Amino acid sequence: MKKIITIAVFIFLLSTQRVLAAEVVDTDKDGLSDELELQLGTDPNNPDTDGDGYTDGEEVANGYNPLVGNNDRNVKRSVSVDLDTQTMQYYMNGVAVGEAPVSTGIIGRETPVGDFKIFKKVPVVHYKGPGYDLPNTKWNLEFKKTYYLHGAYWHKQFGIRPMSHGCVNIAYVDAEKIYKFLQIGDDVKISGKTPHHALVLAKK
Ligand SMILES: [Ca+2]
Ligand SMILES: [Ca+2]
Ligand SMILES: [Ca+2]
Repeated sequence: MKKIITIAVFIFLLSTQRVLAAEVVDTDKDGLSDELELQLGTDPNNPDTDGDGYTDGEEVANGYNPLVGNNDRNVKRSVSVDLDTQTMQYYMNGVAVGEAPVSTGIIGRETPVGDFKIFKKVPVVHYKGPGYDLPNTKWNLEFKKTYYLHGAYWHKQFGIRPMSHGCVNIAYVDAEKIYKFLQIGDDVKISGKTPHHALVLAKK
């Protein structure tokens, strides 16, 4: 009996792996799934569509146009932050290329809603004010005077609850990605309403 159960579990694991593998196919191994490449217009069978020596995946990750060589960054990049769900998604030419949980401003110190543009990129900032002192904060993108999208190393409440004095807090691993992707002049859209409670129950 034990053996049968073991075999059944083994087969189940094998089939699960197959399903997971089928979901993300990256034929040319350039870091972008075939499905995403079809949406972006890059070649799913060629890791370097524009032949400039950088893979399609590298180009998208760093905000370059994967369809035109010569360091072309002339693509539309944007990020949208949803206060309701405490998440952000970022886009290239309207195609979602990444997402991450965030933690926005608390009630009374809400992150401003509206349409903004990145106007400053700062690798390291020392945030200091009444009740907070956060040196060596990495990956800062200013979108409104004194308001940033930035990495946060002092909590792990991303996607769970608002925590900041108005900035958009992002885990370092995601903040580094968005910092590489977004460039000065890119669109930032912030919508929704600051939740009064933690979102733990609403999370998948
Ligand atoms: Ca690919
Ligand atoms: Ca490709
Ligand atoms: Ca390329």
